[in-house]
Amino acid sequence: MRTSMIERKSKETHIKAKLNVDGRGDRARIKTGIAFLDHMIELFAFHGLFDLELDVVCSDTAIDIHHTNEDIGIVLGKAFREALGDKAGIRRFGGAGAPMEATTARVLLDISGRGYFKLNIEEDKVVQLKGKEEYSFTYLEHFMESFAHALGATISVTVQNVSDDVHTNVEAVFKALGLALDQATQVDPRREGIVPSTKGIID
Ligand SMILES: [Mn+2]
Repeated sequence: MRTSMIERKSKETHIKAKLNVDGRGDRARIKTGIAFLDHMIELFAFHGLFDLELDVVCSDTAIDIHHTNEDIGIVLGKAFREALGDKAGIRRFGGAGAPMEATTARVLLDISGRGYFKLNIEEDKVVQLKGKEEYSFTYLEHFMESFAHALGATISVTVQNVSDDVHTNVEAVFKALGLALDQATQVDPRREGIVPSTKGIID
């Protein structure tokens, strides 16, 4: 069973996660306290066919969502890292795109053991979500950086035809991330028991 349970407690946040990589995607229970992020992570789990429970027990959102957003990325990355164990048999690489209206997001991902994140956007079109919670490309970058490092993955995200609505951009990214991570975590029967690296380990 490729499952994990993570609990992380700091002076800023207390977060619990329960994950089944081989789920069906429609059993997500996401309670981050940031409604926008709940929506994004639910989409990610649904399209990645992951069963995910995520509970932010407490956090310092009275300041802003900075720490909570980052720490959710850390906990989610740890949950996948632990569930995948020695990574024997997995495809390791994943690549997927998702369109939303005119906007397209592409995610290329390698569960290499090395955390690295790159966001490619047209720099002149940095937009900010103004609503009940604020979200932005900067927050997306913080989240993805934390996730990539905690998982030990190289993740490259490209957004084209950037929408003025940050919701549209970020939603396309989270859908593509779910699709790409589903691919990368799938077991290839031809590779049974083999760690997908010429080094023999992915740590
Ligand atoms: Mn939406």
